[in-house]
Amino acid sequence: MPIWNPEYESMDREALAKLQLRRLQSTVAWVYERVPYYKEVLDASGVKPKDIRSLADVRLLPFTDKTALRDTYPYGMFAVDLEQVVRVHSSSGTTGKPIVVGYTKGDLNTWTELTARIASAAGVTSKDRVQLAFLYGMFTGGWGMHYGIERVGATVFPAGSGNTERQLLMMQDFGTTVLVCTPSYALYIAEVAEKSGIDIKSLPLRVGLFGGEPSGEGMREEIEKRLGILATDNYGLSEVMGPGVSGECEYQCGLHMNEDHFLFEVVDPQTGEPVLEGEEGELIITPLTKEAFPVLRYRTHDLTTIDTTVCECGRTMARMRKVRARTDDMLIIRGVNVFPSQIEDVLVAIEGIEPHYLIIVDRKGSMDDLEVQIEVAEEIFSDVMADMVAFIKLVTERLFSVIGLHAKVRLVEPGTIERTAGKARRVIDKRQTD
Ligand code: DLL
Repeated sequence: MPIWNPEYESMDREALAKLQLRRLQSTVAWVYERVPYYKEVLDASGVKPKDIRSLADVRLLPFTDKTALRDTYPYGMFAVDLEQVVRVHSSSGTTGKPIVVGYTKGDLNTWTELTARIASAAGVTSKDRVQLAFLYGMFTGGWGMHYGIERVGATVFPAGSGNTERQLLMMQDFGTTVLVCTPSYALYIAEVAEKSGIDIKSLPLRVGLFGGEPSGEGMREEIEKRLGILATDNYGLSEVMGPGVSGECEYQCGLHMNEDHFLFEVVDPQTGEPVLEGEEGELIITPLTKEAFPVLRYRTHDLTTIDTTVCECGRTMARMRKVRARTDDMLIIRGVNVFPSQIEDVLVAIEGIEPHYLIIVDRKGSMDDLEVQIEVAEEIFSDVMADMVAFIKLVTERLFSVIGLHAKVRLVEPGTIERTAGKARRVIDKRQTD
């Protein structure tokens, strides 16, 4: 499949490192001169822009965390006057003030280029009809993908998220070939289609560009099977841009990172020290070409590994493993560390369980209580009590073998767990509201 920008996406890695260093030096100088927050923290740590002489010197720079962005809300981290900002997005998060991010005309041009790359990597061409079912609004998903896909020359249908019956109607009437949305919404679309007797597999739909939330290989298989498509995973975050940070090619073996525009590090989340290539750690991102909202060493809290070997597709841009967990979504239940993704992996591998689940953690007295609600196919709801009991026992045992905890497994009727057109909520931790 063609590479959108082979000059950069397949560039020699030594030349890439030189380009990254030049861009890093200008970015550090840019924020030092223009963002009082960075002048202050760099002065406090005794680092001047001229101290950045090699890429490894990035480690002289301080990390930036969400709190700094919240404390400077709304425009304190902008490096240009609002007059030069042509777009603002924000990310809501779950607590406190949202994060507000701005883009100059130049930033939007870069963003468009990068989302064009990930669309091409998934195989989108000017022949495609793309139904964009991300939320349009302050969320970066809708608008970010929109312009990149237009740049590729495909026909965009800016459906926005929600109104699933209408999505299906559009899909049939317009001959949609590519669907863009969160993986959980893709599954919901498949479910509504099945209920309404629409055979999506007989439609022209062939590719899905998904992202915005974690989803494992099991979920991918389920989506590919039910929609009859090739599904790629795409990663990004508002604080450094939005979608377009990295995305999979047709080989689906990690997400190609746009390293000419971002410097990626993987560090031990506890010590902040780099881990070896291939080891898991927290992804740290420094945008290298942002004008309006450049941040240094942004702590994503997303856990991944990086692979710099060349991919079969010919891109030399390193690949990050799918993000399955965040440093801050780890649940500590009765002293045991549990990631929701571990639970998902167990569930999707069991025949009869629908890919909709909810993890509820509560405290009963001094004991943590873990309940996993799962939707199961109608045939599992048997009249024979013993069959149900055996099924619950099987799920409980499989979960125990992976997470080392006894979970209360509750079977619920298909359709019971809330569906979303955006990012799915998989965990309710009632202990936090105590
Ligand atoms: O979700 C940007 C985006 C939109 C990416 C559409 C891809 C497609 P935020 O709302 O700021 O931005 O949320 C960013 O979502 O730090 C991850 O924890 C998570 N996330 C995003 N994409 C993925 C993914 C957008 N493909 C936060 N896999 C990030 C796992 C993801 N997690």
